[in-house]
Amino acid sequence: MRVLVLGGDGFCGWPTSLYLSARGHEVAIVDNLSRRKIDIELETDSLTPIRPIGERVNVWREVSGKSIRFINLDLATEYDRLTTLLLEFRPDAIVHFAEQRAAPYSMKTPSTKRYTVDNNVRATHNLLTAIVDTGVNAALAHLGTMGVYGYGWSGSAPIPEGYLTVKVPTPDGEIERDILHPANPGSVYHMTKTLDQLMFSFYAKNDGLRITDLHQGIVWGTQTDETIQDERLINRFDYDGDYGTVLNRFLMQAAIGHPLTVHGTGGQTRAFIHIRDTVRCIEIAISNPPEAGDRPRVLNQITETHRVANLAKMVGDIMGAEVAYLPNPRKEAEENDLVVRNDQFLALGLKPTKLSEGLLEEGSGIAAKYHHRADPTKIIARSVWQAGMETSPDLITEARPV
Ligand code: NAD
Ligand code: USQ
Repeated sequence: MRVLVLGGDGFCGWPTSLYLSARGHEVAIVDNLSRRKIDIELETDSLTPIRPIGERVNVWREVSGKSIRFINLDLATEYDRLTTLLLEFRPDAIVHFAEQRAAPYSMKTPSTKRYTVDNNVRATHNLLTAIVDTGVNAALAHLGTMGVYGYGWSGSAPIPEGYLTVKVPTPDGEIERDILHPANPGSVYHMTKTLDQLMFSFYAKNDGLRITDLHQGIVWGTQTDETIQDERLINRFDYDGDYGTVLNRFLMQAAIGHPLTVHGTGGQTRAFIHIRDTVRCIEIAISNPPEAGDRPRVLNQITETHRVANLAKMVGDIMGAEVAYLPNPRKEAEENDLVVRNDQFLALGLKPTKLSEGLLEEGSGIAAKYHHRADPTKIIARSVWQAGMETSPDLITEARPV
């Protein structure tokens, strides 16, 4: 297939591009490098030394003999260039990763709130319009999030894959309807993903676009079989308080002698998936698109759920790290249950990579190798959901490999 990977320089997009290229697909990456620019703005950097995108694709050609084209294009603002690219590349599938994806960054300031909405909503809408406008027959797979469902709303009832069957009372008796699961976002970022869902419903209904929305859990791990082939292909590893996600942060913190930063009681339960499964899920999704005229297909892209405090205990026990219970900078339920259906990916052949000691150690090995690149003053999460919420002071001043 010819696959256009939007956001292909990012944490999920880069390993996905390599995985698809290695499996014989013709891949082109679109990215405006905004994620690298936000690192400069936040005065932080990936823990791993990621190379410039031009070097990355050259090294991939050296290592694999396969070419990946890179186009520096802003999806939110460069509509005409996007339509020209679609007409020229004529993708069979488009994978859309290209959004501002950090909840804490999206809540940081009025400017980051507005940027997140402007960037994400416009990027998605421009893409949908451009597919219709050009008439290219490409199936779209978008990276959504488990966070659109919210946490705790349905108690212990399993979260379905996108749609909920409800009974609607009418004067003539009850009728049954499948509706999009009620949106219950916990941040401005998560809110943009719920807006994306409405756009997908409309464009599938009105224009027959073939859309798959992947409600992905928190991705952990760093390397895949492809990124590991040369150090210059290494994937990014975010550890800072805005972009670092919980399990990778714990692995990194344990490796540099930082207490594990549990927000609140750690009773929050979240869904997880390893980066190696993310890349497999994307290939499965683009190989099994819905038909024109179908409603968007929603797949829960997760393999397991864990409570944050239990993850901290597991990492702490294996790596010998302390756990610190810190004031929670977010407005979120202190504790929730989470049972998630993921039957469709299992039926389509996904063999889940579960959290195991070996994989945890791999993550911690990477963190130990690059510990000298860590800035301990960037670790504590300081973006608060409302002005005046308390945050923790820094817990260490120097990264020491354990
Ligand atoms: P990332 O920030 O590392 O990658 C996103 C890429 O998109 C970046 O390279 C960025 O420069 C690019 N981009 C952003 N806006 C763009 C625009 N307007 N035009 C062109 N390029 C643009 O994020 P990630 O962790 O790889 O996440 C990828 C997608 O998966 C996101 O949509 C995110 O919401 C979703 N997701 C991520 C996770 C996770 O744990 N990382 C979990 C669930 C869902
Ligand atoms: N948390 C801690 N300590 C930390 C960091 C986080 O206790 O040091 C807690 C948070 O308070 C939250 C949970 O861990 O309760 C998850 O936080 P996170 O930053 O790991 O994940 P989140 O903000 O939900 O966002 C990430 C990605 C986002 C994706 C989402 C999937 O950044 O792009 O959409 O995971 S999901 O959570 O399933 O919606």
